[in-house]
Amino acid sequence: MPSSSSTATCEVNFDGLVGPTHNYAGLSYGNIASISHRGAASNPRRAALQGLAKMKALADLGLPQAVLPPHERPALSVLRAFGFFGKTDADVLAAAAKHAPALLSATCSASAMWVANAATVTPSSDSADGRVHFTPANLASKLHRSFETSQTARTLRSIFANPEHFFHHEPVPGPHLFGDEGAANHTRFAPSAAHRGLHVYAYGHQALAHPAGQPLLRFPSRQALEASEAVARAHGLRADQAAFIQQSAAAINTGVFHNDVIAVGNDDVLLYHENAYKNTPKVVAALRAAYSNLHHGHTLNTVRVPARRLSLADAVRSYLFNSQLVTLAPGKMALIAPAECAEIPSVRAYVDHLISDGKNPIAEAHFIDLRESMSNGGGPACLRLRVTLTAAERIALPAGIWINDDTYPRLVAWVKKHYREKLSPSDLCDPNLITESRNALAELSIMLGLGNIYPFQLN
Ligand code: SUG
Repeated sequence: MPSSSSTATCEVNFDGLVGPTHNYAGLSYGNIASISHRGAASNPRRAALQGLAKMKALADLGLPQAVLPPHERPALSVLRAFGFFGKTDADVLAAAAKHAPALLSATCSASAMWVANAATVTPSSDSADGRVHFTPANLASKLHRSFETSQTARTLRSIFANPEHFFHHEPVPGPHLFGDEGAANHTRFAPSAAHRGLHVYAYGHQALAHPAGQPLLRFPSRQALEASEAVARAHGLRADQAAFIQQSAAAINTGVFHNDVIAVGNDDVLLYHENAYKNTPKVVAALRAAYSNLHHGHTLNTVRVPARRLSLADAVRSYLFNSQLVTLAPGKMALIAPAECAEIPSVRAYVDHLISDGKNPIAEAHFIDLRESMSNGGGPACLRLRVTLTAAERIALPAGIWINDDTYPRLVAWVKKHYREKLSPSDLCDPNLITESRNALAELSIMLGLGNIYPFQLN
């Protein structure tokens, strides 16, 4: 597998660095971990270190690994937009804490760490104009997440700045019914990173369908078909390169709020739960046909996980499908799984079966402790945005964003300097958090070589 400096086209994982206000506010109805940890005390320092350790583990496997910075939280500009004025930022925070505590907690969420929801990305091999295309996700279905879009757009434009290589779209417009949750509902299949890809978009509902045609759901669907279609269209995909598949109501109702909670793909492999989609057998047959049509002589290696081996509820509890599937060498893949998968005996047994089964290229499993993020419903795959890049495109990026033996210890030291070890939802009204976060982010943006990407002045 190529490293960040090699000449081959490869997938780069950009991981979201956990922000200093990581907390458990129970903001995501339909995400069982988020709701069940509501009000618990978090450890932002541990969360950020766990995330960094995952990045380093992947870099040590020889995979190109980069980082995306956190957003400013509390989001003072949002509180001001909601009518909280004051002489100082601390006044704004105090007024929001007094009159709108729920809004305050939404503006304090460090949810931007889950960058699988930051954007949808199309590599230059697949787009109509030969550039890498980015559409920041509108995240319209959750208030706290919708505040991420503008900063995400600024950050991506700053990192992927060269217009010769990169093109940035506006987010898909519309109210929450037109929700777009980015790469978490998008998978690209190809014989290797350099080949043209088949782009598969999973959606929960059709925003413009008659209400009588909507799936009956206990939990909200977050991705609209129309939003996925808009992204594919804007990125210039050919009709034979895009497929749209619908999540099953049973999966959404069990807590599958994104496709990456119930399926994972990499190169020519799709690992999926048999109840993931509305009529899964038909969906998988269609994907296999579309793949062979695009790549004559090649087949998509589809690995079905039956409900009798793993129930939907255990899939959600273990987050097995939120593993990252990465290519270590041609024909050799590794599963980067949450530590919980090793602790639940039935899931561990299934992973052992998967890696010993000669029918798929998954040869290794690495179990990673991401408990702080997992308690908010964010596993390994949620924390990363995949961007397939040529060598020339990688060279066009700021040097400071890569995780390596030099940057990793500096980032660890930065976290230890700035992050608290305990944060409860009641601490979110502490005005010291504003300065602590800003000081941390100001130092970070200099370290990463990004200049001022934030809405506040760097000192
Ligand atoms: O959007 N959790 C996130 C988790 C996102 C996981 N991402 C992917 N599956 N790709 C969400 O539900 C919880 C925040 C809180 O409750 O404090 C939260 O936003």
